[in-house]
Amino acid sequence: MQEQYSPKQIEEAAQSFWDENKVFKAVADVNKEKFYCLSMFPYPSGRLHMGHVRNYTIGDVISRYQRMQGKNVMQPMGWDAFGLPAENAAIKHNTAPAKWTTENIDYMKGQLKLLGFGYDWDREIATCTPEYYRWEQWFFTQLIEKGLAYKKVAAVNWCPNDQTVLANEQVEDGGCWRCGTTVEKKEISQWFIRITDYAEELLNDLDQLDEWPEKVKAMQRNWIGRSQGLEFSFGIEGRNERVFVYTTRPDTIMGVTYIAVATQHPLSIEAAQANPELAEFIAESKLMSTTEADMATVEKKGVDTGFKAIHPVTGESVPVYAANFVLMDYGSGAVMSVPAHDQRDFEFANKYGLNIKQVIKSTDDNTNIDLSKEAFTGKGILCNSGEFNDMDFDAAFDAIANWMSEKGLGEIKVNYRLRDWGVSRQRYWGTPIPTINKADGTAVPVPADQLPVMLPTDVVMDGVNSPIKNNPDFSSIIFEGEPAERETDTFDTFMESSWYYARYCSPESTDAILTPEANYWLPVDQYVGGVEHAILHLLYSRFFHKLLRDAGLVDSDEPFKRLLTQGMVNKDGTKMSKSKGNTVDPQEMIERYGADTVRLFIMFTAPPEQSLEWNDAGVDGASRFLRRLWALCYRHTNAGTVGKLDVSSLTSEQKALRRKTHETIAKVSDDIERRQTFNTAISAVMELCNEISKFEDTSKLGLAVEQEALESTVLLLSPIVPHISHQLWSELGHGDNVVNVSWPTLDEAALVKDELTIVVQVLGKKRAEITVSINADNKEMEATALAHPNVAKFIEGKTVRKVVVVPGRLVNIVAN
Ligand code: LSU
Repeated sequence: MQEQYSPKQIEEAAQSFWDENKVFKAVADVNKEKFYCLSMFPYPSGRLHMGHVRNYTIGDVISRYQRMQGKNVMQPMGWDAFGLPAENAAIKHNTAPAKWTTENIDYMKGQLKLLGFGYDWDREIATCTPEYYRWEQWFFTQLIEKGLAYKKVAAVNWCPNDQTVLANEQVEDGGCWRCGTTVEKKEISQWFIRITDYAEELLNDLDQLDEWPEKVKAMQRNWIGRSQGLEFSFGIEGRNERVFVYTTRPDTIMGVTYIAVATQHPLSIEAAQANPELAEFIAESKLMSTTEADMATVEKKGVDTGFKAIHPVTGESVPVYAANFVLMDYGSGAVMSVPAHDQRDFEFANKYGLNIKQVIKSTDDNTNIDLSKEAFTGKGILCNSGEFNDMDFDAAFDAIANWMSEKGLGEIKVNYRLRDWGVSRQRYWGTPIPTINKADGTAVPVPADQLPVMLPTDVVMDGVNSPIKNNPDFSSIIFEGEPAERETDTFDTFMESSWYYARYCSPESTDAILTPEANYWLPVDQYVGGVEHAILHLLYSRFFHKLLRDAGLVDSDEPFKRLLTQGMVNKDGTKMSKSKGNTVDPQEMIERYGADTVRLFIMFTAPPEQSLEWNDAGVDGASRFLRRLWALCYRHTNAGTVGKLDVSSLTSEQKALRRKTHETIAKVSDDIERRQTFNTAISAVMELCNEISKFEDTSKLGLAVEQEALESTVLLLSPIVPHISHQLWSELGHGDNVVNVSWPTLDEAALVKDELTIVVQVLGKKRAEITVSINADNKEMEATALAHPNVAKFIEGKTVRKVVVVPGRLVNIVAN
C-alpha cells in the first residue's frame, strides 16, 4: 500500500474499473427487489454548478447505499436538452442550438464521470433527439384523439416592433428585451392539455405520498386550489341574459353592492361602443400582463359599464364595472363584489365611491370592525340579511344554497384554481408540435406512421424569429392530397421532463414509448431535486403518469414514491450564482482535492434539505479526514499479522473498540435509511476513526478488532467517498468490488456492556478510574480500587479507615 493518499490516481483507477466492468448497468430481474433512484436531469447549460454536484451526490449516495442493501439499483442520467437558453447562446456565439447543446452535453458528461456517479450510461437520453421526442409527439396525438388535448385562443406576449412572440422571461419591465418596445398581449390559437380533468385525482392522491415533504404537498394542494362554493347568476336590467358568478362566501351575498366583469367580457365590449373612456381602458388592459404574479400586484382599476345587475335575492340593482383584475378565461369572467367583507373589493369601492354594506358581524366582542378602515373578512354571524339573519357561516351557506337551487338560480359547485396546461411555445428549440393545420382551418394530429416530425438542426438563427416559422421547407406539406401547413410551434419543455423518468426504463425501445420493463422499475423509489420544481414539474409528471396509466402503459398511480428536495448551495450567505459572482467551480475543486473530498464536504456540511454554506476551511477539513483515514489503514496494514476475531477472549479495550464499531453501524444505518441525515452519519464514523487511532493494540486479536473497525468504516463511507473506499477495501485484503459488498451487519452482542468504569476517590478527590465487571459486588470493587497503582500511592503509609462503595459509580476511600 502506498503511504500517501493520491486522490487523482485512485479516482481514475476506480472510475475506469466501474466503466470497464459496467458495474452500474441495471438489468431488470424479477427475482430481485428493485430500487430506482433518480435525480432531476440537468439542462445542458455549459458547466456543472455546485448545486448540481450537491443534487447528484445525494442521489448517488442513496443509490450506492441501496445497492449495498442488496437491491437491484437503477440510477440513470440524461439531458433536458430543449429550451430557450440554447437559442440565446446560439445567437450569441453564432452557432446552431443543436451544436451548442451537444457540446455542452459532452463536457458536462465528462464532469459527471469525474465525480464518480454510478449511472447506467446505457440508459442516457437527450430530449432533443428524435428517438426521444417522437414518442412525446405520438403520445400527444393520442391525447388529441381522446379529447384530452385541444386548441383554443389565448394571449401571448407580443413585440410589435420585432413582430414576434416573447417568452415571459424575455419581457423586462414590460418591454421587449431586444428593443425595449412596450410589449402587448396578442391572442393566438394554442394547444392545451386537460389537466383540469385530473384535478381531483391529483389532489386526492397527494394523500398516498407519505414519503414526500409536507411543504411540497401543501404547495401542490394550494396550486390545485380546490374550493367549494356557490355558482349563481344576476339578471341584467333590460336584457335577457344572466351573468354567472362563483363565490366561496355565499354567506356574504346580501352585501353585494356591485359586480365586476373582465374588460374582455361581452358586456364591457358592448358598453365601450358608446363610451370612449371604457374603450381606452379596455385597450390599455389588453397590454397588461396576466401572469399570476403580475395580477396580484397590478393597481386595481375599473370603469362603470352603465349596465345594472339585479341582485337575485333582494331585487336591488347594482352597477356593473369593467375591471382589470378579472380575467375572461378564468371562470365566467365575472365576480360579485362585497366591499364590506373582501379587502380588494373594499379598496375598489372606496376608489370609485361605491356602497359598502355590512352583512356579517363578529361573534367575538373583542374584534373591532371598522368599515371606514378595512374590510372584515372573518367568518361571523349574518346581519342586514333578512331571513338569513343570525345564521353562522355553515347554516347560511346551506340556507342560501338551498334558496338558490329551489329557485333554479344557482347551485353548489366545486371549483379548482388549476387551469389547463398551455403547451404551445412559439420558439424554435423544442419538440415540434405534431399537428397539421388544414386549409379549412382545422388542426389534426400527424398520423403515427408519419412521426417523428423532425426539427431541422442545421439552422441559422436570425435573433428574432424561430427558423421554422415562415419557412415553407419545414411547414408546407401536402396532406391527404391537399396543401396544408405544419404546426410551427413547439412544446413547452416541461413536456419532455414530465415523462423522462419513465423512458429511462426502456430507453432503447424503437417500436413503443415504453416496454413492459417499465413496470418492473416504476415507480421511482427515490427522487431527488430542487424545491423550485415543487409545483409545476412535479404536478405535470404526476399528471403524465396518470395519462400513461389510463393509456395502459404503466400500472401505478404515482411516479415518485419518495421525494427529497435538497437545499441551496450558498456562499457568503447567499445563493451561489454567476450574477452574484460568488460561484465555486466544481471542476477546480475536483482538480485540487479530488471528487471524494468534494462529495464528503457536501454530505457532511449540512443535512440534505437545508441550505449549505460553502466554506473553504470545511473542504480542507474533509480532505484532512480522508488523509487520516488513509493513514489509519496504512498503519494497520503494516502493523503485523491480523488474527482471527475470537469475540470470546477480548480484552476490555478490544471490547470497547468493537462496541464502538457496532454502535456506529447502528447509528449510520438509521441516519441514512430513516432520517437521511448523512451529516450525522459521517460524524459518527469520524468518532469511530478517533477511537481507532487511539487503539494501539498490535496483538493478533487486537489487529483483528481493528480490521473489523476499519472495514466497517470503509463500507459505511463507501456510498459517500466511493473512490478511496474502492482502493482501501482492496488494501484491507479483499478481492471483491466494494460497491457490491453488503452493508455491514450489526452484531447486537457487541453492543452489550458487560463492564463498567468506576471513579475511585481518596478522601473525596478523584485518583483513578477502574473497569469492573457489571456483576462485580462491593468487595470486588473495593479490592480493585485499592490495587490501582495511583490509589496505592495516595494511601501509602496511611491506614484505611473506611471504604464507601456506591454501586455502579464510585468507590471512596477514607485513610489517614
Ligand atoms: N432540467 C430541470 C432542471 O432544473 C429539471 C427537470 C426535471 C424539470 C439542481 C441546484 C436543481 C435540479 C443549482 C438539478 C443548479 C438540475 C441546479 N440545481 N442548484 N435542470 O440543470 O440545486 O434543483 O437547472 O434538481 O444551482 O440540479 O438543475 S437544472
